[in-house]
Amino acid sequence: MQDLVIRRPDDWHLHLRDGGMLRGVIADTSRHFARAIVMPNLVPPVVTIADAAAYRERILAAVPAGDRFEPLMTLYLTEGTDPDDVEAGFRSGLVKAVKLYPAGATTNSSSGVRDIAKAMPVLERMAEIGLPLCVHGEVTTPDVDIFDREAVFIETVLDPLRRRLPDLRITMEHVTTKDGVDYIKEQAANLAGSITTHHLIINRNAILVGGIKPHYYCLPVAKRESHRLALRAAATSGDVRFFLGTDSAPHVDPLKECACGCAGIYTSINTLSCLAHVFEEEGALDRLEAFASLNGPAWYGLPVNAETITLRKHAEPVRYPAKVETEAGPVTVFDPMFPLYWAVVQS
Ligand code: OTD
Ligand code: ZN
Ligand code: ZN
Repeated sequence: MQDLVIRRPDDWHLHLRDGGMLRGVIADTSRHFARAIVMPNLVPPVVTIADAAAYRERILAAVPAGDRFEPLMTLYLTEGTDPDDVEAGFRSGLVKAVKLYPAGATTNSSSGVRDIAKAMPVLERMAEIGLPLCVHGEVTTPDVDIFDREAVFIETVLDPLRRRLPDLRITMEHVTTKDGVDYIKEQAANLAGSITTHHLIINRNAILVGGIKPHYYCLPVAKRESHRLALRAAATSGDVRFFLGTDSAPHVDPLKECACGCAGIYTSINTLSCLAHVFEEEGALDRLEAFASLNGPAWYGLPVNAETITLRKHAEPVRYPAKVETEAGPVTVFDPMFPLYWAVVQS
């Protein structure tokens, strides 16, 4: 038996949904995580500070009694977003980031930004006041191959935006390529990247070999092995610019197991077990705390959590349910395809 004590972690990119799904999944996060940056891609999206305040209340009402959990709210950037509303949300402490979805890039992104020039007044204001922009970094141009969309986004959208607004703090979320890792490492300031648990574990074979496996399908789609290895190197390096954002994105099984299945992988329940496994494999257990608990707060200008959690390596594999049952329906849990021995024992 081996114990690892780390500061209580945070999840810097999480989908909690709403209603019965929210009530069904929130405990899997609040059990282990102190805070999470909550994605605003509801239907309809969380666009105004009034939307964010109301959503925050619904999340808090769903947190099980006894858990302390702080949702960190984000606004969904549209071409009509009002810079004054964004600034008021930031000043009040409610809004921790604004989220840029290129229209059509991922689930519920149809109200996202088509022409970034139209969002410039908001982005300029954010650069001025120091409010971070979280970015889904993929172009949606139909003629760009889905596996190249992140690299093309960096070249055609992200880099020009950074040149135009060098003071804008940008989180490149769910980085999935070596191109993304290298780009972040090259930059001197104002850019960081979150990395999901599943992109450290699967490559695109998981989705396509031996039949189509919808529960490994997410966006940005998992890439080839060389990219996964670059992500592992970045996450386990201790580099302060990389931190955990699980992108845990629950969908009920019927919406994934069908002819046009939704993108999203549900990992909240076993993320820390999976991460401890990955960090141990990389000989970097001593850097898990930086990735999961220290680098994110440093980037978002928040204190690290005072409490700790203990991860224990058990002699026998730890079992997780194959599905989480919610009022909305069953949600399949991410299967890392190897036995898990690490688990949180006290939180
Ligand atoms: N990716 N699914 C979802 C969002 C993310 O791009 C993302 O952040 C979702 O279901 O909301 C997914 O695969
Ligand atoms: Zn995204
Ligand atoms: Zn996401």
